[in-house]
Amino acid sequence: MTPIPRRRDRVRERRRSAGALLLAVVTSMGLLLSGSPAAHAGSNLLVNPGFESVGPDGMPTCWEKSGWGDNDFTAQLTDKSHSGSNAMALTVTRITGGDRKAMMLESTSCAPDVTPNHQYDLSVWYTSSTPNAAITVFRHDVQNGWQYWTDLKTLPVSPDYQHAEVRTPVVPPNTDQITWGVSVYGVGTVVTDDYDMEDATQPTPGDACSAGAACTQGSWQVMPFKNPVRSMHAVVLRNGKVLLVAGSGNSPELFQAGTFTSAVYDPKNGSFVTIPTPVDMFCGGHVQLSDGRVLILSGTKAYSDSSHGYEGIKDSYIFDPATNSYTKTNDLHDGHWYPSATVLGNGDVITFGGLKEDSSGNVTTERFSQVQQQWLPTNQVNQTWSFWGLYPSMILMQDGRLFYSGSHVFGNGTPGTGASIYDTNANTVTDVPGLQDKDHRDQSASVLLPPAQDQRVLTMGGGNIDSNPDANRNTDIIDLKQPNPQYVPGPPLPQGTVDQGAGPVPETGAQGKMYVSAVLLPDGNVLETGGGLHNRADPVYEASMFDPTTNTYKPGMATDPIPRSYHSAAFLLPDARVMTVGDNPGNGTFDEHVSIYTPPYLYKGPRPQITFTANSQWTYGSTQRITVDRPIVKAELIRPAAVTHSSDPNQRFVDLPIGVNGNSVDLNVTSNPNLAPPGWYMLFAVDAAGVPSVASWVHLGTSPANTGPSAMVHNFAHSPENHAKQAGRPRTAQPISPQLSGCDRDYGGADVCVPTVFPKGVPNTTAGRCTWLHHHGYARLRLTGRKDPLGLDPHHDGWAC
Ligand SMILES: [Cu+2]
Repeated sequence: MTPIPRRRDRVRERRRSAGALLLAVVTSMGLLLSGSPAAHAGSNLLVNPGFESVGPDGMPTCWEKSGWGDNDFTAQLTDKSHSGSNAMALTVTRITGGDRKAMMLESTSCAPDVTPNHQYDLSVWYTSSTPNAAITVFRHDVQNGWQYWTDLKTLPVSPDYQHAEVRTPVVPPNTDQITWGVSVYGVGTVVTDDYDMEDATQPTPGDACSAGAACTQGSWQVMPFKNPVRSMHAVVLRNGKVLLVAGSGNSPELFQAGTFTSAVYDPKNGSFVTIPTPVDMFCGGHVQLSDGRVLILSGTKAYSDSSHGYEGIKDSYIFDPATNSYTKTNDLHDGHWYPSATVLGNGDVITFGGLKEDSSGNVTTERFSQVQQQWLPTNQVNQTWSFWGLYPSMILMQDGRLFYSGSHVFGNGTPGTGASIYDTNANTVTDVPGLQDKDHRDQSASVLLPPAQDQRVLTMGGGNIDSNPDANRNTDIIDLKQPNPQYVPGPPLPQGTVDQGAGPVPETGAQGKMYVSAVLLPDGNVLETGGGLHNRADPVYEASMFDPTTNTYKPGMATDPIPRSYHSAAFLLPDARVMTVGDNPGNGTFDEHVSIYTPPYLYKGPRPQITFTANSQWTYGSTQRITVDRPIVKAELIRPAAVTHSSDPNQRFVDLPIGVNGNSVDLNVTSNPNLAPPGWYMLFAVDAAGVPSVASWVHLGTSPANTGPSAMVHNFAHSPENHAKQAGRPRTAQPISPQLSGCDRDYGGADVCVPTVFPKGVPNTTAGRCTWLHHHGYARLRLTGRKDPLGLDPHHDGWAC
């Protein structure tokens, strides 16, 4: 590193004042050591906050130059100070990547001590000629050492000294120190001075709950009305209502009749409006576009029978919540029955996998252009020609790449490790290691954990409809901030009771669940609920709360009284409760009950209220002011759900670091659209007890041209150990078994699923299998042809059992 240039005549002066200041620092450190390290509200916890103390090397005591990436810069003391003699001037003259910053030294004596669960107000005086500057924080983990924590606030351009203040999130467990500074990631000069850090911890309100078990477990309510449609798809709309899409709803009769349905549910009054539905959207994909309309893609062209598999349509529609109507877009290149749909940072939607019109596997990536409002010709979209499977869970990373978590629907995982990073620009796929038992993650659930800034994904449970083992308790967690990210095992899913046809009994051994739902809650926990033990059979009654700060499940949450396995959905409502719908066991029935979960946080006393939102049109990197009626400790944007088959790859919780001035709170919006793709979000404010407000709806859009900051992107996950695979050879399709759904189509209609492999413990005899079918509510089934592969018709009368 080059030493900081300085004028000789000013050195003596600086050394004099440095001596005085060092004395003051030692005194304040003595105070800190003698008292509790926790709360010194009103006192600055920083050493040498104004650069007045300078070491013999010319660097201010307890500060260092840091940063990364390809850029040219200078960092030097300047006399253009806010107070005292010195300030720090950081100038970036050329940059193609990375950032530069003046940082507090990561040493025991220089880095300020912090206490887990506390929050700190950080502030700095600055001038800046670039919009690309942000406050970045690092934390010292007592086990794992120094690491990046988060970015808190973008600093607007200012030729004159400005005061920027922001409160940290709650300090995570195992953290004893932090350091922070201003990252400069664009060309320009940022001068900083008079840093300040004060403990701003809110007292935790006393627990006012008198609701008994609900205080810790929450409670479920089965609603007095029914879901009017056999919905497999649930999309929370920007007006707070819920679009439930059935199409033919896995009913061959409705399919034959051309009766396709969807409904809009209004949680405010419990009403449903049924919507004319133009095509069979059953088992299509869906995602909210950046204007809040819903893009729906593919659906069912034909049900499977003993001669062919399921077929997907090419049709695509947009649902408009303002008119409750569907409008056709241009067609997809081919069908995608069970596609993924992930919204990108520019508002485009990218789609992988599913089945084509001829029932073969679709190997074509499709992209819906936000600008053109249409699906692009496939030659304008990078192609890997690989088959990503059905409902592959593709999660957008902070640098625009996609993380394929390994969660999928039907059968084994993808070849290789079963999880990977797809670089959409370089068009390379790199496997990531560590996913446990990748061929038993069929209908597992994956979520980007709160907050999105942490770039960690949790994958839990799963089974396999082909081999039909007991669904498992595996949990895998990956930190995509690591240079070489890999899944590591998390704690096993808690066990509940399972009903295998003879009433609920406790799960044992390695029994877990597939069809599990994961819902991000506004307090930062993840509710996991519902699920089943086998292919379209044996619901598991279990719910727990995963805490991303401790990586633990809190077991024993109240359980949904209604079975929620295949074709069920759970999602967050804007009032911070959770709604669940659907269940479609192998006997062909569909559960019409609607359940609502009230989490423990709503029993803890009054909720904070967002009484005023200055603006509902937000730009990236901006600061947004709201008013609340009581103190809050955090605020966040949660993307409304668009969920089917345990899969909602767009679900995310984006932290909004706060700045507090009484009841007026400034919310700092990320500058990175990959962390929060454009669209409508639910804004929640949360108090110290974890009690959330009702959501306000805000729209996050792009910043006006050339005035806002560019995205601050980190070089996370840039050294994967595995080899990056180039695209394969162009091809048209992947052959797929017609029995891909794990159902033997020689028996009954397409709504009924006689498992091709019965669960372990079912005797391999006609009587054993027929007893199982009887216990699971199957009616007598007509043989659809001459074949009787499971031996269910020993009398050859054309009827099973
Ligand atoms: Cu399905």
